[in-house]
Amino acid sequence: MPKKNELPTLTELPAYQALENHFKLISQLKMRHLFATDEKRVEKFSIKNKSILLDYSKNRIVDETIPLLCNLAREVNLESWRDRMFAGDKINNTENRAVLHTALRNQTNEAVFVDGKDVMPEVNATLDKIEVFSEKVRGGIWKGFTDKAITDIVNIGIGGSDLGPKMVYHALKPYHHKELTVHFLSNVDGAQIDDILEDLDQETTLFIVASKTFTTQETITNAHIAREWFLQSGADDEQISKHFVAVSTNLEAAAEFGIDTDNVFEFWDWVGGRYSLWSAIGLSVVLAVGMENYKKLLGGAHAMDNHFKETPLEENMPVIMALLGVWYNNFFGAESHGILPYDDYLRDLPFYLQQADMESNGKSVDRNGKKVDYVTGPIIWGTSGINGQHAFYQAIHQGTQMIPSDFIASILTHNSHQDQHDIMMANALAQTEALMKGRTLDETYTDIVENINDIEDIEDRIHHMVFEGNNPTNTLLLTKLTPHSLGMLIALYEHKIFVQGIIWNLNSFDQWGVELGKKLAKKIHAEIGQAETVTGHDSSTNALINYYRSVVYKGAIDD
Ligand code: G6Q
Repeated sequence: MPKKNELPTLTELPAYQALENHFKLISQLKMRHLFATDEKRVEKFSIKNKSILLDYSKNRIVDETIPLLCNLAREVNLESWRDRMFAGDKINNTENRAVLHTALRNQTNEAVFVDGKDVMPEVNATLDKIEVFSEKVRGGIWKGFTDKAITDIVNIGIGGSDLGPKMVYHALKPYHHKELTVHFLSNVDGAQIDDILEDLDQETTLFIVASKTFTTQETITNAHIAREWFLQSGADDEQISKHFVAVSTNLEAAAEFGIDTDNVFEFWDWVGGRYSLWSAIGLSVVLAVGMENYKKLLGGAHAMDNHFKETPLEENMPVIMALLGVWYNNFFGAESHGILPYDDYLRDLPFYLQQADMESNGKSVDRNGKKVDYVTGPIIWGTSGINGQHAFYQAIHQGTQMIPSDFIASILTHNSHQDQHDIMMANALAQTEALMKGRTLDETYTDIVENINDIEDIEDRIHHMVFEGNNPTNTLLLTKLTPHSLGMLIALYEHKIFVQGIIWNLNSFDQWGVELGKKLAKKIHAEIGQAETVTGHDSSTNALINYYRSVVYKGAIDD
């Protein structure tokens, strides 16, 4: 029981306890049996929202499960939190900020207020500025210092200033401008900048320095190296403005770096880094696909925002996906969640969602600063589906951990290889079927006897070939991967993450773990350059720093 005047924690809520009882009743049920006894299962457990179909029937749920999970969502006041987010309340309590990436795609243009000020005029003004600039670059009107058109764009950014635009850029390949290539430079490892610059020409390259804070060491270091490289061409400082633009909330720091203020595209502190692809951080995407397509991406996200705002919880796509995740994490003890896109253009989606989800909900202290006594965000991982099948799917099928997974595919393809597409789709569908059904001992005998000649020692081997099944999956089918459906898909996951954060009573919008990382290395970096032996850390860290220095700066190389 909660102490007097203390709010109950998640596990003390009546809806949570009802779910615990429900879990005891149904956790052993087999999905193959549930399918066999209910013809309406798919109809009941799927949602179609414009160009996205979510089939969640292959989950370990019965008719009562979703209503019970929705009771939990209501008990934590999900709807009120959702409305507060859209209204611009400062729900990011540890940074005292509003959370308004939804305003960036608010195509109705209804006013959205932060501190009494409508943010829509500045959102629209930045979009207009991006449009004017991108049209110049795309049309070859924006010239480099030798009067040549731009052919290559390098987005220098990391984390939220890299993963979102990179994922969208690759996803929208069929919409790319044919004479412009975007490169993404994020790593401070000099190998990456060398690899990218090797094939580029200073006269035709445009750099976007994308950093919300404009203080991130990796990004600023890379930007300085890029500037040096540019100046090696014989161009002078004055000409930097033709080749460097910035995206930031910190206009002063961008100006200090030497970027013409006319070439700085602004966004605001109410846009979280990992939610920033809808802001000017999407500049590289606009340059590649044009403003018209970018607005369709925003439009898709806006459509999903409306669905999330207006649809009853029981039929609400992000809510259902979030609640299923809670069901597996908190009741079945699942620790990870697979993202498996069967669409090569979506190959970066798992990496993008890894950050979106784990940086948002990978937390163990609740909004009130209290340590939680329940499990929160899972490990998000995955890769392009077909490749994963030949790698780690073994563990999903027959390992000891439950790994709920999302299978994501596009029905219509952009390429002309329909046969290949059919093979890929057949694989995706076969996997979800196999994960659900498994293969019993009897079925295995039948399969094996039919398919192998030597059945002498089959008794020894047969158990390795049995699949328990009952592994949960969601299937998300996009009619086609377009800017609009991609916008919907990304916003779907953003809201899923939001809902889970509310259930777990987390602030999903801060990232103190990342902030720590930004600080830690600075001390060691300074020590690497000093002459004295380093002694100020634990013995392992001291020894590693000193060993590194002895090889790099004193030439102590072993064979
Ligand atoms: C995202 C995080 C983090 C951030 C990067 C880059 O939500 O805050 O991933 O995006 O650390 O930060 P800057 O954009 O400020 O360079």
